Amino acid sequence: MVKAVAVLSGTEGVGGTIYFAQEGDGPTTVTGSVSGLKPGNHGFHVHALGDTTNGCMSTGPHFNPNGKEHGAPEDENRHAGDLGNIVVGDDGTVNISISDSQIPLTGPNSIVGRAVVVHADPDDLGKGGHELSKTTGNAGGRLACGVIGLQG
Ligand SMILES: [Cu+2]
Ligand SMILES: [Zn+2]
Repeated sequence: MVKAVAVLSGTEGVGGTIYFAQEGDGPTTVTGSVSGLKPGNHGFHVHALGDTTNGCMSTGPHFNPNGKEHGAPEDENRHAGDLGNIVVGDDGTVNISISDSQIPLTGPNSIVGRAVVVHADPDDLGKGGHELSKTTGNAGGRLACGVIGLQG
């Protein structure tokens, strides 16, 4: 079992901790919680870079090792980093439970050392017809992010 963790920070009042675990070549499970968000859908992605020198802006684009377009997690044509939306309740908190096969913790496409990002707006999953739909899902600003690091 390989485990990793990311501590989210960014916009004041928004925070959380995201845990990743992968058994062998199986899917990676993503768990944890984020608080301080407005209720509703917020885009949730793995971005390519673990660089937070300029806050979440320097984490680069969505992690996309296969040169695909932005999409939904269940789409064949999606960025590896496309984890869809997290759904925040009326208390501003979301508990995350995702299983995904395109975000391994080992090997050439490992997400370790990259960043997980929570956005201000819903991810349209590539289907919104906006000029940004096929690259970012038009998910708006980057509210909080954290570098994914291996966990003992
Ligand atoms: Cu993003
Ligand atoms: Zn994407």
